[in-house]
Amino acid sequence: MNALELQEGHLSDTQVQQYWEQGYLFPISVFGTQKAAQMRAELEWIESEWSAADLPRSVKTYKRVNAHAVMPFAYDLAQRAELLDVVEGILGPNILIYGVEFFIKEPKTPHYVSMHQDLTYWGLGDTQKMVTAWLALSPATVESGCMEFVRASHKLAIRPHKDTFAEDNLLSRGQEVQANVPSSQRTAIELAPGQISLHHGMTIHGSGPNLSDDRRIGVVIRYMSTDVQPQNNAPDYAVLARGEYDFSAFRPIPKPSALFAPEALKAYDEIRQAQASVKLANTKVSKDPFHE
Ligand SMILES: O=C(O)CCC(=O)C(=O)O
Repeated sequence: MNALELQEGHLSDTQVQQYWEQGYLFPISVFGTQKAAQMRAELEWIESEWSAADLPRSVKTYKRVNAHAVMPFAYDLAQRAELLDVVEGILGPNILIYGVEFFIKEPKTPHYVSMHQDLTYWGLGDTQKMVTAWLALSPATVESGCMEFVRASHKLAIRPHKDTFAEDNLLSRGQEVQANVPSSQRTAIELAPGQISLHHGMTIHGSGPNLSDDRRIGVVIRYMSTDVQPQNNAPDYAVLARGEYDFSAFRPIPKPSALFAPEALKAYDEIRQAQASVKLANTKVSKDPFHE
C-alpha cells in the first residue's frame, strides 16, 4: 500500500477526517529506511549490552512498559518533531506522552496480541484525545504478525473484556474483547521500517504470531492531549512533548540522565506501582505490578 502523502510533515484535513471515520490511519512514512535501521541498531545495542546486567527488573520489562522513563533513546524518540507534527493533526497543539513500549515478536514465535481496546484498563475513561503511534523498526507484515484493526470500532463504547492471562499473549492481563470479530472485519496494518500507523484508544485491534525469519519490532508511543484527566485518585504520569501544560492532573516523568540511571530506576518502580493500582484493579489472577 502506498504511504499517505503528508503536507510538509502534517496530515491533511482529509486524512484527519479519515482517522476519525476509521479509528486509524496508515501507512505514514515518518522516518527514512536508514533512520529506522539506525534506531533498530540502537535498540539492539541496548539489548545486547544490558540484558545480562544486574538491574532491579529485566530489560524486557523496561522495554515493554514505560521505556521512556529509563531509556533516553525512547524518551527522545517519542519527542521527535516528525512524529509530533503528524500527531498534532489529531490531538491539537498541546501533546503529552503517556507511554513508550516496545512490542517485539522474535522470529518464528507464537506470541500474539488478543483483540482489545487500549483504554479499557487505563483509568482515563473513554477519551477521544488519546492516539497511539506504532512505529515499525522492522517489516510489519501479515507473516510477521502485524496489527489488525477493526474499522470504525472506536465509535462504540468500551466493551467488556475478559482476562485470559494466556501464556503467549503479549498483553499484561491477556485481555480479550468480548465481541465476535470475523476476519472479514479486520484490516491488516502492514508497515515498512520507518512507517507508522495511528490508532484511536477505543479501536479494537490485535495481532497474530511472527512466522517470519526476522524480528517484528514496533515502538508504541501513546500520545494524549493535555485535556485528558485521570478518572481515579491514584497518581498518574506523563511527559510534555509539545505546547503547554501545568501538570495539574499528571505528574511529570523526568528525562533519564543516562541509560538505566539509578534515580530513573527508582522512579520507574514508583510509576509502575502507582499505575498498577488502576490498571490491575479487579484482576483475579495477578496483581504483580511488573507482570508482563
Ligand atoms: O504490537 C502489537 O502487535 C500490538 C500493539 C498494541 O496492542 C498497541 O499498540 O496498542
